[in-house]
Order: sequence, then C-alpha cells, then structure tokens
Amino acid sequence: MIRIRSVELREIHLPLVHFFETSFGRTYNRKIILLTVHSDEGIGYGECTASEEPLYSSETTETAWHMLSDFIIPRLMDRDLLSASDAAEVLSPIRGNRMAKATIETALWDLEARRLGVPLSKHIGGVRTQIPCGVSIGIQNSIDELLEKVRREVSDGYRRVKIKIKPGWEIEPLRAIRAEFPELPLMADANSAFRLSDTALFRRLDELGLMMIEQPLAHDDMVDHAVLQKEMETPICLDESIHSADDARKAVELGSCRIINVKLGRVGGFTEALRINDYCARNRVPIWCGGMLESGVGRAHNIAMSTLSGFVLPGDVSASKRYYAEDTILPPVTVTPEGIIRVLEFPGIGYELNWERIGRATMRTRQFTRNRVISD
Ligand code: OSB
Ligand code: MG
Repeated sequence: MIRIRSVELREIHLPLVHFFETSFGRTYNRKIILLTVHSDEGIGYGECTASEEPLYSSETTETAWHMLSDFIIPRLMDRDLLSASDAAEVLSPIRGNRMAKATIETALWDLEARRLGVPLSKHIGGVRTQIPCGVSIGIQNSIDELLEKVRREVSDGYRRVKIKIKPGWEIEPLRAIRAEFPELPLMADANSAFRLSDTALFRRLDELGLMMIEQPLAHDDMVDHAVLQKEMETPICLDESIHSADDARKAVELGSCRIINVKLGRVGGFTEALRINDYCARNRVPIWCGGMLESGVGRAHNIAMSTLSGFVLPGDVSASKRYYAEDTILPPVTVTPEGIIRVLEFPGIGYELNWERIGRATMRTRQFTRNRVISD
C-alpha cells in the first residue's frame, strides 16, 4: 500500500555542455521538473522529460507543471494505491499528458523499490546488470565537425552512433561517416522531417547498411510508414508515433516499423513500458531506450528500464558529462571504455541526489500535501 503524504515539484534550469540540434531546432538550456514523492514508508524521485517547446511532443515543461499541479497530483493524493503499478490506471481518465504522468509514476516505482530495499532495475523485472550504450549526435555546422564528434564517441567506446538528419543533411553526412567507419553500427533519426514523397532518398540510404532509420515521417503516422517500410530494406524504428503497447501492436501488425524506441515519458511511465517490453519480447521486435537529454534522475530511470529483456539494442543512454558539466545525481553516470553502464545495486534508482547542484539550478518549487497545496 502506498499512501502519498506529500509531493514536491521543483523546476530547475540546466545549461547543456553543447547545444543539441534536431530537425526542429536547437536546445541550449534545459528546463526540467524534478519531483519528490513522500509516503508513510519513504521517498521516491522522478524527472519530467517534456521539452521547453512543443516541437517533439505537444507537452512542454510548463504544461507538465500545470497538469501535475492541477490534475495528476490531486488525483493520486485522493486515494491509496495498492502498488506503484496502480498509478497508471488511476491516471487513465486524464487524456494524453503522458510525460507529466510519468514524472510521478516513475517516482512511485522508485519509492516502492526503495521500500523493498531492491534496485529499481530488479523491481521492474530487469535481467541485465550492465547495459550497452549508444550516442545521439545532433546536427552539426559542418561534416568535418560531425566526423570529429563521431571519432570522439567511438574512441570513448560507444557501441552505436545515431545522427540527427533533416532535409539537406542526410545522405552526405551519413556517407562521410560510413566511408571512415565501414563497420560502425550507425543509424539516423529524422524526427518526422520527411514525407512519403521522399521515398527515393530513403532507398538511396539503403546502400549505407544503417541499423535503422528512426521516425522518418509524420509524428502521428503509422500508415505512410508502412508504405515506406515496404519500399526500403533498412528497418524503420518508430519513436514519436508510439505512446502505448497498443500503438506498438498496431505498428507491428501494419508493418510500419521493425524496431521500437521506448521512452518512459512518451509512454507515461514504467507500467506502459513494461507492457511494450512484454509485447515486443513475445513478438521478437527489438526495442531500445530513447533519451530526452535527461538529467541524472531521468537517466537513472532509463538505465533501469534498459535492463528489461526486450531492450536488446544499445539505447540513447550515455554519460552525464556529454550533457551537463555537473549532473543532478551523484555519482554522475559514467560509461566504461567498452561502452557499457554498470547498473548500481543500491535500492531504488541507486544514485544520490546532488542537492547542492539542484539548489543552485532551482527556479521555483511547489509543495502539495494530502488534499491541499500548503505553499507556493
Ligand atoms: O528523437 O530521440 C529523439 C532529444 C530530444 C528530443 C528527441 C530526441 C532526442 C535525442 C537525444 O535523440 C537523445 C539523448 O538524450 O541523448
Ligand atoms: Mg527520436
């Protein structure tokens, strides 16, 4: 039984070490909501993965703050949960807003794991003690700069390189990487920047032996992706289009993709991620953990999710120092020269919060206790 006593929301601002550019623009600074949940038995932490602007998803940091404050936290505080796995059902009448929901859903799983004294990875049924890591490299100013970045990541041990593509930045950068790294596990993420009328371009990419192409077409599409997948050999991986296990099933049945990127925020938390894992493991659809430029708390949740049986491909889960000079957790997440992260064996997410760093980054906080807000 989990009886929530209080919840704290905290908005922090963190500068990225380097800007991150996708087909929809550049991010220099992250605005992140951290959530702390207290129950009679203990504490849990969550991080909201919504972005600053509604470009990847319709959610933003600000909409998540609103949804958490006015609907999600009050609804969860209104009743006792038998377990963390009940939270998703309690929140199901609230449409959409999955990143906002996942902020507290993931915190409740952390709380429950701590109360049981087990690592979060074990509590969700994970089977790995270490996870293989990939990197996501944003759009660069030149091919030379891109190649320089790829060299650094490969020499740091990363097992897979993904680059962001957009119209005009696709074949050339990918060919340049392929020429220098013929065997590198390489892939591209378009973040919905292309149309079905670009099919000829994707057929040309088939020559490069990419592991997959992520979300080439519209963010809400499965039908055109199925048409495109039939026209090309390279597997399509869906990201933006998949919000639930039901979406995963539909995409697989339609032939819209052969691989799925799972993000805890995009699917609303661990309960739905576990359903996607089960469906995909049963149907032999490889999945991997996507990233949203998370700070340490979100990164730690991603590490736990990546230990599930279906996560057979390296994900976008990499070292803290690639994103932040000083992370919100201690120790920061590190990657070995072999390109793996060792899963910590402490209870819950396994990392301590770096309150000194978090304190300096905090822009506002809000406290909630059972049935009422006590302070702003
Ligand atoms: O599409 O996977 C994506 C970052 C922000 C929004 C969307 C995406 C990404 C990434 C970064 O690719 C992954 C990471 O956290 O390293
Ligand atoms: Mg993506």
